[in-house]
Amino acid sequence: MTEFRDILTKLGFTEQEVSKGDLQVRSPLDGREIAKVVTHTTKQTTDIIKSAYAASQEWRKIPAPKRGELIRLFGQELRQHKDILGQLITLECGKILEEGRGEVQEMIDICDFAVGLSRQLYGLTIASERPGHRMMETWHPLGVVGVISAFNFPAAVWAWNFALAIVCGNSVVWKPSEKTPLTALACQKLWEQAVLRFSQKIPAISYVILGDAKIGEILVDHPKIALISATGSTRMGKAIAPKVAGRFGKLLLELGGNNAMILTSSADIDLAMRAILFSAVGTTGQRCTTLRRLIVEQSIMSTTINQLAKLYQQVTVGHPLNSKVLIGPLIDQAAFSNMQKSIELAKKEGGHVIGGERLFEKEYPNAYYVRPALIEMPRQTEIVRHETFAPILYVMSYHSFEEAIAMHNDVPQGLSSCIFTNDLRQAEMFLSAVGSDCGIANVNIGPSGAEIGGAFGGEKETGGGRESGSDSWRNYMRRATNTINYSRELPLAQGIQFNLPGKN
Ligand code: UN1
Repeated sequence: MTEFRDILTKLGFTEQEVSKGDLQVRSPLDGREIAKVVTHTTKQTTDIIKSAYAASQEWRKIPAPKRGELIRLFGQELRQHKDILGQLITLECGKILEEGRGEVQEMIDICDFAVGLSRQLYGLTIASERPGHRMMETWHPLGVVGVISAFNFPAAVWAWNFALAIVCGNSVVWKPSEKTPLTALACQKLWEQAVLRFSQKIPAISYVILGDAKIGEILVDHPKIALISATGSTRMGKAIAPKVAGRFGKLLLELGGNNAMILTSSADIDLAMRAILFSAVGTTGQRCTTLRRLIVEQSIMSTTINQLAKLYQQVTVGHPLNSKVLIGPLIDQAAFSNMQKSIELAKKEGGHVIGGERLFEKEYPNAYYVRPALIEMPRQTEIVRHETFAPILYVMSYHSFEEAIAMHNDVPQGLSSCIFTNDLRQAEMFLSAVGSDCGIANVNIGPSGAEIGGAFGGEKETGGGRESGSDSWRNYMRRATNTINYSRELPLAQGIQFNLPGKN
């Protein structure tokens, strides 16, 4: 492990940049201040949006495969800095180093994907009903894309948006979480290195703006931001969605999840236990895809609870740079108190709680390490239907498979889901139209840790957006339908005759 200041130096920061600002950055590892960075004023933010817009007007003229070449160079920077950037992510947001590195790998993967995509921004050719005519679709850049990201994936979620938006010919203005500005600035520095190695001079197409929600609002309200892609709480999404819709801007929302697993009696239980552990306690329960509800067939309920209780005692909580540790700290005191509030409510609603207590308080009075909580609930009560961004797993039992699916879907959120079963009928039913209502539905793997190749996002209060793989790139472009007449006639669609009297 490199010393903190060395990490910043290796990533290209100057002393001035990290010591003179008005925004205090605290490490969740021990609560100590690690940097002070400068936030942007309203005027600076609007100036940045203007520059980003001007740059997008130039960047859109560069052929997409050439734009892909720049993302390839960025991917190289990320490969070279995977370890050091992973360390910074760990220090700033508290996830274990293995996951910090994994996050950078996710960025590298999306860069590779975007490079290939830069030669595949396909439109359709459509049969015209008129002779001597051809129809087609072309896809064009939007202009400026605004990205608002959360603390828990301080780099990868931006990268999904950024890599695609850039190959699609846009410029990007990024408002990261106030809790993780260093990671954002580090990404921007690596990007600038890639730009230096690019074969031609280009205007600045990537910007980071730092500040509180007010700075985010400038992005949300600005008519020159064609698309707002926001990741965070449902509350945040509810606040920004009407504003963007009100100005007819495009929106891509990835909000809360309340992800469940249906565990059936035919399942491979060992496999399920491993999946539950990674997805319920990994990243200290602070993934939007974290497993929060376990819906267990009644006949295996008590053995499941016993097995899980044992595993929950064995799992190592501690300093996330220690390679034996699987669970680092929560991001801050507010996250801890939300967790405790939910545990109290669950108790009131009849829950039986195992774990959930604070750890290492003496050693780290300003950091919030917890034992993950396992809560057996008599049924799916109000608190279970609410997303608490902490390692709390509610466990409930079911009798019939239909009841399990009904319970599964009876929450406001719809991000990720899974079933563990060896019964083909149940697996297929879960994936069918009458099964899971989520954007992600898996069989025999947990709900978290999705690959970048698929479209990522969910339904209902999760916001409906899809980012990352598959055809999500279309969100970053506008579609034009073109009809071309190569005949000497002018037939009208629907066979309409519209001739001046005496002429035909
Ligand atoms: C998030 O928590 O906002 O599928 C993103 C996953 C990760 C991304 C999570 N690839 O868990």
